[in-house]
Amino acid sequence: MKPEILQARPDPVASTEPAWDIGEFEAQLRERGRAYHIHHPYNLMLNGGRASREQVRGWVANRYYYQIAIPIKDAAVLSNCPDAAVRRGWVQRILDHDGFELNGVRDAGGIEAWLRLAEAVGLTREEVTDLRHVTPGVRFAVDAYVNFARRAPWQEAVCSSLTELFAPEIHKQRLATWPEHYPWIEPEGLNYFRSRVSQARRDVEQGLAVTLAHFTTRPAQERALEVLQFKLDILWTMNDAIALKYGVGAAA
Ligand code: AHQ
Repeated sequence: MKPEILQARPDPVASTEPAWDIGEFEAQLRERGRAYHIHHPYNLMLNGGRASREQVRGWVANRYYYQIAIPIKDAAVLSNCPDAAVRRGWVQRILDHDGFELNGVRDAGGIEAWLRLAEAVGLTREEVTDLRHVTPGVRFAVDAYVNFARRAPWQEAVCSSLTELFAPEIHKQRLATWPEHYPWIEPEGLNYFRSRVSQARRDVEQGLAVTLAHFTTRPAQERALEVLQFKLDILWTMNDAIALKYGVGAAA
């Protein structure tokens, strides 16, 4: 692993290897799913129904900082991307989160849906929006993601969003388990997860197409895997920081 994610230095060994074909490259990306935060003890506790109200609330309040960073990150990708066709697809992500009012169609957006999730778990909007519960580790991990998107080549920032290859599963798992485990959470609070199943799938269609088309040599493909691992580490570290503050029950 290189010391600093922004200093891409091709691995001399990889440069002697032939590039993977598209199918193998995609399989390599998907194989990194074993490091996805669905496997983190905090998510196992949450989706296993073993979280206390405080542990659920702490997770919702801390993940809010990640949610509000996503449109900023996506705007950074847009600002670095000279390809109008890519921007036309990517801009949808900002609308998904910030909401929109276009030609009489209004959507409050995912960040508003996250605040409704916060209220549904018993948090006030104010204590979430003023970020009082956000731990330093979550703040630093999220800020590292935004700063990476600002400074890395835009194709690398696109590649870093491919943790969403694994996102539909975690959203579906919450929808399948939380109502039974946490009947005290108002059901409409879970609407955010419902919206993300299809939005993540659409995001991945574009993100994967750009990634498979751009990283075409073996060193570049190894770099793409390194970038994906960097983002997987960001999601994992957020859960580490939340677990440190709120505790994490032993896996059943
Ligand atoms: O709610 C999530 C979201 O809007 C996004 C955007 C995307 C990106 O651009 O990196 N990743 C992402 C993710 C969201 N939710 C996470 C979760 O576990 O609820 C998963 C996360 C991701 O897989 O990157």
